[in-house]
Amino acid sequence: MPVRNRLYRTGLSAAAVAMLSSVSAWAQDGIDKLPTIGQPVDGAMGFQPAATELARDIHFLDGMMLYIMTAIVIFVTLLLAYVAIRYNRKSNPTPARFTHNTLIEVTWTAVPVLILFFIGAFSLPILFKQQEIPTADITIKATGNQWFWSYDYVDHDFGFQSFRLERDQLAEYGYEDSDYLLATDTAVVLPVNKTIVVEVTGADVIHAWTVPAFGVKQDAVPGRLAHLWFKADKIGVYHGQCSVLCGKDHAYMPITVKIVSQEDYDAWLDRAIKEYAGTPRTRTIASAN
Ligand SMILES: [Cu+2]
Repeated sequence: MPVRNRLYRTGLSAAAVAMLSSVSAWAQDGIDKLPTIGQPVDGAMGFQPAATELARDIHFLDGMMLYIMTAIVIFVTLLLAYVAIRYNRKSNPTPARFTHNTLIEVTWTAVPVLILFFIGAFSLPILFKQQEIPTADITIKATGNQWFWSYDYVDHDFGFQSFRLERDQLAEYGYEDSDYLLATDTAVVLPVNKTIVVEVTGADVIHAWTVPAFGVKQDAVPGRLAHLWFKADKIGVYHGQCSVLCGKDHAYMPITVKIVSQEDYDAWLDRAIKEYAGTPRTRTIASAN
């Protein structure tokens, strides 16, 4: 139900309605009822669920590395234990006097090299996939400021700022209590299954734009325009946080991204273009859907 009607029914003053009417225009659409997917969970271990191929790649790499590291730790621990027990002074009163063993030295050099090559064979292609920016369906720009993020939809020449919501504002914007310190007043809205390129920069000091569920993290350096890309395949609300210590309110400049259906995105975009006086969608962009 529109906020406006609800307020009249509960008998609130017209002034309050007028104050909230700009919110109500945004609160009515379907993008406020999205499930929250990318969010930290109390007491949980592991990653946020992956919503992009990049994030799935990272999770795979992390799992593979964990197996390799576990094997190495167990092997080295057993070796140490064996040496400590078998070759201590009591069990081995007359130690051997040799100082070199060519075979063992070649082995302990070659085996780690092989392990590193094996890891590199998996990690480098994943790194290149992250760093080679594909052709964008939609390009936006994220700018880190002390202490909030601002966004520009460069294809349509409009932008807005995105501030953390106070606890008592969450419900009004369609968020749960658990979204406190994660939810922002305006969100980045983007369509599902589209290649999104984000230009990342900083306005004052170095920040970092990070959304764990997308597997992206990029430093926002003043005077530089870095790029990241992702293609989210699940509709929902995702949260991230600034990830470079940038001053006293570094912990209070969250990132909220809403991944919505193409129709919801088109509707949002038309409203946003009006609200922020952007350049209307051209035929070409509209027909690219
Ligand atoms: Cu920061």
